[in-house]
Order: sequence, then C-alpha cells, then structure tokens
Amino acid sequence: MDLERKHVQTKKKIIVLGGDGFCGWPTSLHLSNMGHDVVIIDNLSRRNIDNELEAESLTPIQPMGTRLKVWEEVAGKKIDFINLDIAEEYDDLLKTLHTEKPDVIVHFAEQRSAPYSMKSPKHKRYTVNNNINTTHNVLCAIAESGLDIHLVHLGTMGVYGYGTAGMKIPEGYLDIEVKTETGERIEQQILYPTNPGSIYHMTKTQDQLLFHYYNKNDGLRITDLHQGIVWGTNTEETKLDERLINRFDYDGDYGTVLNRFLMQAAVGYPITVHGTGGQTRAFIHIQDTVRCIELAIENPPQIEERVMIFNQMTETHRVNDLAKLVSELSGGEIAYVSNPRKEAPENDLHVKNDLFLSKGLNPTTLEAGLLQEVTEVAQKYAYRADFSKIPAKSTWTKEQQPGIPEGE
Ligand code: NAD
Ligand code: USQ
Repeated sequence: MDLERKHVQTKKKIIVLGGDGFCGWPTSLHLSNMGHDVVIIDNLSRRNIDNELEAESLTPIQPMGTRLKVWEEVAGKKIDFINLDIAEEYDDLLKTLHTEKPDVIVHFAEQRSAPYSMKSPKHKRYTVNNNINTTHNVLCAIAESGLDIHLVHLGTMGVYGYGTAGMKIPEGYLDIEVKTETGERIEQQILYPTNPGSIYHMTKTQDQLLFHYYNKNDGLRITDLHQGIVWGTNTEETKLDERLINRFDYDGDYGTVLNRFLMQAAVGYPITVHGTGGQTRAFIHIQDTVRCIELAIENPPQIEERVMIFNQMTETHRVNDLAKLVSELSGGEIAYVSNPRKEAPENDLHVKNDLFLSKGLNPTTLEAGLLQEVTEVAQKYAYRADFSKIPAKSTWTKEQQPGIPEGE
C-alpha cells in the first residue's frame, strides 16, 4: 500500500502525550505523515493495565521500538519517544519542554476507562491522582517554561452528562441571563454545568477548571476537545503495515460499546446491551479523531482568547439501535444484561458540532462498509479473544450486578 504523503504549510514541533494509546498512536502517525516533527511521551501505563487485567488488545500491537522502526521504514519519517510518567516526573517534563521547545502539545495521557475507574477504591484513587496530576503538571510546566505552546486536550462529551433539557448541547459554554439587584437583565456565558457519570468522567470535569484557571492567570492557549465514543480501529496510516496496527479493546473495562458489539458479533458472543439500551451517546470514527486534532492544531486560539472548546463528535445513536444494526448485519444474538453502571436508563441527546464542520471536517458516519471493516479486523484476530474478559464486571455500586449474559 502506498503512503499518500501530506504536506503542511507550517511544520510544527508537536509533543503527543499518551502517543502509545488507542487515539494517540494513530494521531502521532497522522501528524508525522502531515510533515510535522512528532515526539511521543508515554509511560506505557496502558500496557501495564493490560497486564493487571490479564486482557490484551484483540489486535497484536507491537512494542514501541518496533512501531517507530516500522514507521521510519514505511514513511521515511522519525518519531522520537520519551518514556516518562507525566503525573510523577514533573522536573523531567519541564526539562523536556526546554529541550524540545514544542509549538503544540496534544494531551491524551489519562486513564480513560469509566469501568476501570469504578473497580475499587484503589482504581478510583489512581484515576484521580493520575488524571488530575498529568493535566496540572502539563499546565504548570508550560507556564513555568515561558514558551508559547498551544495545548490541545482530549476531553469528553461525558462532562456535560447526557441529559439535554430539550436543547442542543453547546460547544462548552452556555448562554445565560442573570437578573441584577437593580432588576437589570445581563447576558453572560458560563462553562456548561458539569454532570459526570463516573470517577473517570469526573476527572475530566476537573480538567476543565484547571484549563480555565491557567488560561485566565497565565494566558495559556488551550483547546479542549469534548470527544464522543471513538469507534473503528484503523486509519490511513495504521493500515500501511500490520506492525503499525492500532489497539482494539474489547474487554469489559476498556472496550467501548460499538467496537464491543462488532467484536462480539464477529466471534459469536451475545451482544451485551446494558439494561434496555435506551442510552443515547455521541460517536466519532477514529479516522475523524485524527483529522479533528489536525484541524484543532491548524486553528489555535489567539493569545488572550478564552479556552476554545469543540464538540468532537459526528453523530448520536441509541445503544439498542446500534445493537440491532450490528445484529442485522451479522445475525448475532442480543442479550439484555443487567446494567452494571448507575446511569439514566434512557436519554435523548442533541449536540452542536458546528465548529469542526466550519473548519472543514467532512464527517465519516456509521455506514455498513466501515462496520464491515471493523468486523473483518475482529474476525481476523478472533483467535486472540479471551471470552472470559468480555463481560462488564465493574459495578458502580456494591448492590449492582455485573453485565453477564445468561449461560456465559
Ligand atoms: P488509551 O488508554 O488507549 O491511551 C492513553 C495513553 O496515555 C496510554 O498509552 C497511557 O500509557 C498513557 N498515559 C496515561 N497516563 C500517563 C501518565 N501519567 N504519563 C504518561 N503517559 C500516560 O486511551 P485513548 O482511548 O487513546 O484515549 C485518549 C484520550 O482521549 C483520553 O484522555 C480519553 O479521555 C479521551 N477520549 C477517548 C475516547 C475513546 O473512546 N477512546 C473517547 C473520548 C475521549
Ligand atoms: N454499554 C452497553 N454494553 C456494553 C458496553 C457499554 O450497553 O457492552 C453502554 C454503557 O452502559 C453506556 C454506553 O454503552 O451507556 C457507552 O459506554 P462506553 O463504554 O462505550 O463509553 P464510556 O464509558 O462513556 O466511555 C468511552 C471512553 C471514554 C470517553 C467516553 C466518551 O472509554 O474515554 O470519554 O466514551 S462519552 O461517552 O461521550 O463521554
């Protein structure tokens, strides 16, 4: 397969924090392919969590050294890698900023699974310590370095909660009108009130306050991307060589809903709908994730501008509709299992995503071809699946039951 080489007008030095992960790896390759100079920082904690859970990516991901060597062979481009714990090694992070002098930092480096964050007090505390400290250390180091670095952070649609009060969720800020003591009515914009549904999502709401503060106090230029659930596995760049393959999480903690349903149908496991499947969520394909990050980098906020917030999603779907769609395409059986989470059994969701559309995003929507591609990946590596890792066993409260289909 040929690599379609892309060229940017202004080559930038970009540090990708969490560049070994599901979103970070394809983003690093894409930005490198665009002609940017990319450095990955990652402490490989996600690979250690695989060891802890004894659950692996369905796809055989290669060690970082192999990934980078193959990329150099295939693309003729070099990506540097620094193994560093951003939550713990502040001095090394600051030193790295001084040596690398990045124009942009893309921040993916957080513990991103809601079920993992709810497993036990240890997991709750790890998620809070890791996520809040990575974000704060990055902000503190940028301010301390005195460098003009644009920070692009991967946030989540889950900061809003999933209720819409009959309106479209705006991009970060809510228009309000307040009545003053003298009876005058004044219009204002405030951060949309947060309503997290797990300890993980709660850390993302805290991130928002840290961004607000560092933007106000130190003038940091920050873009926060409120991303929906990512589905798919391959991008143009990861398809170039099997050794560049992206992660495919299917286990009960890290597997996200649509990829899980496609994998379950592909390996002949019942499609696990939590409750009645009335939950509506926002989605985006991994190819659009990397494109959105490119667009966010090309459209930085100006100095003095407030934190720029984009809703990074292309469509919304009800979980039960997705299950039915996958079942129709594959003939797979649906199992309505006990919902291990504490969440509204049903919700509507309407979301604005005008900002990315105005910057040139041409959305990849859920169509049969792409669903088929994920199914083929799942079938190809079905021999690596461990069925015992599929059920969602992490419960939000002690009283709840895990989401295990009958007879499994
Ligand atoms: P991931 O777990 O696959 O990748 C995160 C990477 O960050 C891992 O490689 C991990 O080793 C690294 N990391 C974590 N803590 C670190 C630390 N202290 N120091 C250095 N490296 C560290 O997750 P992902 O799916 O790629 O998600 C990336 C970001 O995107 C997350 O912040 C997540 O909140 C957000 N997001 C993901 C999705 C999704 O569906 N996957 C949807 C919306 C938002
Ligand atoms: N669900 C099922 N069956 C399953 C798995 C999930 O019915 O087998 C349901 C869940 O109960 C939930 C919905 O599907 O209602 C979504 O679950 P998910 O695991 O796909 O997504 P979530 O936990 O919200 O987290 C994922 C990413 C997270 C990101 C978030 C974006 O792991 O990093 O922030 O999606 S969002 O959902 O928009 O907040």
